[in-house]
Amino acid sequence: MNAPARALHDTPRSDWTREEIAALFALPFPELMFRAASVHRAHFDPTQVQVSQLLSIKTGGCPEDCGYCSQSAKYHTGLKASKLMDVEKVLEEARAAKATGVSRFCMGAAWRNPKDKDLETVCAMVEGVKALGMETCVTLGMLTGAQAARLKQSGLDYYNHNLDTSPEYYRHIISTRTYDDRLDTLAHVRDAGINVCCGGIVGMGENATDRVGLIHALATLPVHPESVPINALVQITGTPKALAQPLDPIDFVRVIAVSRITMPKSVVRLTAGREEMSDETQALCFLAGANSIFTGAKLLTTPNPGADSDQALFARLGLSPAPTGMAADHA
Ligand code: SAM
Ligand code: DTB
Ligand code: SF4
Repeated sequence: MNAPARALHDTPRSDWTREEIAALFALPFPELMFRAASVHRAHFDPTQVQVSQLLSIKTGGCPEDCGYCSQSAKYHTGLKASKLMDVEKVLEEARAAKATGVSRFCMGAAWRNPKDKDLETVCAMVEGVKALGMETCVTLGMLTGAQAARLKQSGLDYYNHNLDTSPEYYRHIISTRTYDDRLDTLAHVRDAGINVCCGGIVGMGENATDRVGLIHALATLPVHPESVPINALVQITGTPKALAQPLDPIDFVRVIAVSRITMPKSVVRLTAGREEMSDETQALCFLAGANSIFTGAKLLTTPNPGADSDQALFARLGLSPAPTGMAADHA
């Protein structure tokens, strides 16, 4: 049995080669979609999509130089920076999200890494959101092992930390930290027993080999991330990546499909970029195995389809929001 066919049947593999992944990208589109949809059905109900909502709990003024980001202090993006929010204000937003059927609340901070004092405030947010009966996710930059353990103690379910692109292309996107820094934090999160949310961005001027390299880096982690966010670049005026060649939607769908095949039990999230995407492209992403989205009128700093428009999309496609805990039990 060749490698892609084998993936349909068993446990996730962490020994994918770049050649195997490149071969998946090179498949004729109908063949790729069929394989991805088959893997999806073997592990998930294809009519259910997990729904998360994001909140930027500390916006802008970030010392890192990620070439795509509205929040880096290195670029003139016109974004107003703000301090870490109060816990009660965050809980108000979480309650409102819960009322629209959101099962996971994700809080993002524009930090290189959190200070221990700020981490205590974030832990109070996690405890408060969990008490509402929602899953929690935070993304705070690099963590030490002790910080990851502290977050686990607060009851955190997921930590988001993206590899963003291939190891080779990384230095063209970010100079203030290395790929190994990212891998170290991911290991701390994994060791602390927190579910890992890790993916990347497509459309930053990377080539086909870089897309292979990103998926290879994710799919050869010792344990696959429970959640794999695939972002289409949201172009931010003032950042170096603002003028990247526009992304072909079919190429984006291929990245979703290859993620699904190589990480069969992971929840693949159709993440940033939905505001500019047609319903038809999003439908192809769901057929390719995407089974999670962010809803709500804003991602961190950029617009996103709101709950009403997502409810209309789900009704149009016959999809329903997945209950909490869809991915938490995967090994
Ligand atoms: N500062 C933390 C960090 O970088 O890990 C957390 C917040 S950061 C904004 C979270 C992720 O959002 C990034 O790793 C990147 O993958 C994604 N992201 C940021 N800006 C984006 C953009 N303009 N388009 C698409 N994805 C973006
Ligand atoms: C992820 O992979 N994408 C989300 C979440 N994890 C934190 C963030 C997307 C940000 C898009 C640009 C913005 O709104 O600033
Ligand atoms: Fe800072 Fe995160 Fe934006 Fe990079 S992606 S500039 S680390 S907020």
